[in-house]
Amino acid sequence: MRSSATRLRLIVATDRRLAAPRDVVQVVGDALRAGCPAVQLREKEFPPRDILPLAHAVRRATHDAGALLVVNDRLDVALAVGADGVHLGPDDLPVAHARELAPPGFLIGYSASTVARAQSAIASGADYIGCGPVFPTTTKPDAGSAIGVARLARIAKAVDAPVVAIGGITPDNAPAAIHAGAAGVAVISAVMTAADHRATTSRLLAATEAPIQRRPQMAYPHTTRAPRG
Ligand code: TZP
Ligand code: MG
Repeated sequence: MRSSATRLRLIVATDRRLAAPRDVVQVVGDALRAGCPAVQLREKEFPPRDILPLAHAVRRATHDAGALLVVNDRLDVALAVGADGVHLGPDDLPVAHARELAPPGFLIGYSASTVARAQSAIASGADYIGCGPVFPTTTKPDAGSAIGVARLARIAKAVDAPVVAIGGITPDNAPAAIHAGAAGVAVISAVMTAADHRATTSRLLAATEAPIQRRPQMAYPHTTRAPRG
């Protein structure tokens, strides 16, 4: 089985509103058929009770495709549907608490855009860092201004765990994020709003493959556990 670090090369995050009028589960299915190795369920506008049916559907789709499922913000939803992990930020359950509640092998991602916050999250038990916005984005209005690839590179170098670049990522700029040291990229609008979800996912995978293959193998102690099926 591929390690979780390898599967963090491309995370497609959901947004039902951006996907509309297409059904978000179908969009996820297209991304998975193109080889997307990881999906993040990210539905900010809906309470957990409303997210559960969608979470179950995305869990089935990712499971059948052998892809990871990580749930944004909500450890309870992640555990309820048997997801592989949760993605937390400063407003969510603290990483150390989540780690205490999580089963063995459960992935915990954390959003950080400074070296200090990224290192602290890893020390508290996070497995990987979501870092951004690397490029300008309108998807997360409170994300702040773009940090750029130079800051991404500093964080990736300083942290002994995979750093996944997020924010304004497209097939055209994804190689720059990987060159800066990111283990992978996470996208919302690039796939959710694509005219052809499958083709765009393939382009993102191709854009991250070559630069990753050209650099020495990364070994991360935190992310080599086999994810739960
Ligand atoms: N965190 C930092 S930027 C961002 C998040 C969740 C939004 C990314 O969305 P997009 O559409 O891929 O720019
Ligand atoms: Mg959050």
